[in-house]
Amino acid sequence: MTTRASKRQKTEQKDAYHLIYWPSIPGRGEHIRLALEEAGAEYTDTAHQEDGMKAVTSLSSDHNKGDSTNPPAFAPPALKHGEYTISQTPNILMYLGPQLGLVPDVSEDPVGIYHVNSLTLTALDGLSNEPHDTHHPIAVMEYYEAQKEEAKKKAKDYRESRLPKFLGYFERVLSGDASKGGEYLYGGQLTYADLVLFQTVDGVSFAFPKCVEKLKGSGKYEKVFQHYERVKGRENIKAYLGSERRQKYSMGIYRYYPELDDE
Ligand SMILES: N[C@@H](CCC(=O)N[C@@H](CS)C(=O)NCC(=O)O)C(=O)O
Repeated sequence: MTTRASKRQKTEQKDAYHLIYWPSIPGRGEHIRLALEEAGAEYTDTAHQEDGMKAVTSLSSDHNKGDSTNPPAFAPPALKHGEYTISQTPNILMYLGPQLGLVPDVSEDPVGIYHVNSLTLTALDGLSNEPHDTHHPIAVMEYYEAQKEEAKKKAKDYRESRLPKFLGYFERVLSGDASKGGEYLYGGQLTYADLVLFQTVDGVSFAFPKCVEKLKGSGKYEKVFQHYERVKGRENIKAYLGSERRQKYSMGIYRYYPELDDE
């Protein structure tokens, strides 16, 4: 057992984790689920609770001013843990990372968590936020159909320029010395950044299947696609992906509109 795994077992998780996120889409909540699932942590998830929607709407309600410990969250996902309510996806992951053994040990690598955070932020920038903007390039609160023409232009640029650039970046990360062997992004062991890269590559593959197939066939991003399969095949991740807890993509960040994909 690795040092990190043994430390993880010793970690006392006195309070349960509660994920607050919209029911019926994997969305940004999925990054939190994957971290909790990989670590085998117990958690509740509003996506699977009868009054789940209510918990989400009251979280981001105009009436929510937070409490004496926590400012209000702007939007889901949020994680409730004991007296804390933490929001913003990469921030939640940074909170969970040390508790779940998904970052390098701070005593051995004091800046490791910041590297893991940069890799996470980069994957979320280019493989989550930008894909979202392809179907909502003008107005987040308007229907896709009202911005379809702009969406086509945005998606073309994303497929031809931005997606290859971000995949190329992660190919370099996996080829670099700091990855310590190229199996995982940083330090030779799985971190939550690997789970985020997995989920975002999975999402763009759903949204742009023809384009991703072409990029895969180019052979330029071999390490990225091998990394995807490696994470997907991890015991707890595989079990989770095959379970009912894994929700299907629908009208969230990753949407399949054939007109936004390659011809
Ligand atoms: N930067 C935030 C973005 C949060 C966010 O946009 N949440 C979406 C769901 S994935 C939402 O419900 N947004 C409501 C809004 O922006 O008005 C994060 O990473 O958590």
